Amino acid sequence: MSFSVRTVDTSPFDGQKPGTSGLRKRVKVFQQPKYTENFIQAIFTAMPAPGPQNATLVVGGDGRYFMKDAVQKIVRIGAANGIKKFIIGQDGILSTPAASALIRKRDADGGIILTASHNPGGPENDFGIKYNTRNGGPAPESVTDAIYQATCTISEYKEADFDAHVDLSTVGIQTFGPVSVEIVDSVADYVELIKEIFDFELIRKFRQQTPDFTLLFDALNGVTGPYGRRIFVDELGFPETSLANCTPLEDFGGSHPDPNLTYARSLVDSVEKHKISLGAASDGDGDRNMVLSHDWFVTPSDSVAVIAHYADCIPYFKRTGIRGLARSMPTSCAIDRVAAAKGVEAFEVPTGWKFFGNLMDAGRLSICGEESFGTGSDHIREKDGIWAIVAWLNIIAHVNLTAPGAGVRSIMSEFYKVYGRNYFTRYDYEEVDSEGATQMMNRLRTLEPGMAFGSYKVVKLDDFHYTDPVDQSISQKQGVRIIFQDTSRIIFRLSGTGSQGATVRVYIERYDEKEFALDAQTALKPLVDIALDISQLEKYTGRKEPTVIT
Ligand code: VG1
Ligand code: CO
Repeated sequence: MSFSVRTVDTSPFDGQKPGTSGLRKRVKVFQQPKYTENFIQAIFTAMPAPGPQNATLVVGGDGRYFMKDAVQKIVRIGAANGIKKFIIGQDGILSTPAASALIRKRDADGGIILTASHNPGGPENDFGIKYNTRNGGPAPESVTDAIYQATCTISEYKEADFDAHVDLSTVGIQTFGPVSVEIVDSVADYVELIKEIFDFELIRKFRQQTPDFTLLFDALNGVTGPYGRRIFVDELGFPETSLANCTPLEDFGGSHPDPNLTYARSLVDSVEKHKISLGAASDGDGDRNMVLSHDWFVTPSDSVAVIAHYADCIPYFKRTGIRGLARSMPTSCAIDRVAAAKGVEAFEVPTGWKFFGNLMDAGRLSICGEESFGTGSDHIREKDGIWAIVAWLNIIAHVNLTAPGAGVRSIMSEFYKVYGRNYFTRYDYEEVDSEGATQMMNRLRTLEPGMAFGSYKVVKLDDFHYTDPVDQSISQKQGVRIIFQDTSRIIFRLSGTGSQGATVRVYIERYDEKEFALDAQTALKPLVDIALDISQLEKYTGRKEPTVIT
């Protein structure tokens, strides 16, 4: 087969700056001639030492529209830049956690994950490209900054010419000149890993002995459908009726593949209607999760704290012990209480999973989470939706050994009895005018502590910055924190994952030692009012109501 490398002239595009998690733009933007090529070349240009020469790269994505085109481009540009081996999920499919697992298992030098996560897909919606380093985690800021710099100065990219397309549909090895492309089963390695982590035997027994326990898993037409089927039905023996929307679709069936109370409404309704014991969903690329029952919604901040509390019943943590716990800054402080009880370190990092990686690599972090429906551990370097759902099954099965009949709700109320409850809510104002949002944030930064609102007194007000305890790298301006005398918090951030305008996120938290049964919106209403007042949000954004409340 003929194989040659050519150089193509190009010039920079504005705005190819990776956000919280990769570069996310409308598909139409990526489809512009040379736009995607430029960004891919920039990844290879900026790839950490020793660079792409002779490297092995994992490639895959969430199945959204334009993904297969992007895979072909990555192989051609990567091959021309010296990549020796590509490991690609069948049909291009790899969930984000499965890609992270594969990078680690196969000792690859990194990976490119094609996803815009929970953003809608299809020709009119979003696409995304994310680079992960050899630890399997999202590239740190030093690398994403270097990628961005490369996009600003690019004048040419390299592309390999060979006369065939990569056949993504057939598992096996294909060679193109000096380059080998291995297509792998998208699910097998990941399922094997999950089986090593959790007590499948215990869950199976629990399911057999508790026929009235029901599971409903909704993949929201995202990438986790095949993973969910293999684990919940084939391995654990739940019936087919436990699966919903488990066929990955290029446009996610026109819906928003985001597991929260707004966008996963049909799951929430089914769980209530059919009195489901455990309802669960994950997002487009499979790194997020939502867990609920017909009588309780578990906030992600509570979920990670509960998993940490019960970690000893999970075989993986029995083997490794709990080294430390962590959360992103806006996530509620529930997990800090578990860390204190267990006598392990607790870390508070900026929003975005990339900040957990160094701590894990240094052996200081076992379990962590974000309020944005992200939960995970050091088994890989991405958050992991299926992992969190199986963790809940493992915990429920374990609790039932001594408390038969215990469900999500009783597990939560027992947890609150031990630790108290951190009430939490987030208000999102999506696609607002960028200028207004920036002005609002700038004004918030100028405010001083000391203000009082009824009984609430502001004792601390800052713009969160973080010094990585492992490599001492500094991240500035990670969100304005307003902290009150009773430890309540209001936090303002602008999203770094949107593809249009700005998204304002307002995070609200209040701790209660005694009263656990309030509805979160009722419990937090006074603080919500203060947040709107303090920020003058309506004046700056023109919005009276949030787009999404979680
Ligand atoms: C959001 C979440 C953040 C998460 C990120 C990526 O970022 O708030 O916690 O890590 O999405 O998740 P932002 O900047 O929009 O607030 V995913 O599932 O998109 O990879
Ligand atoms: Co995601």
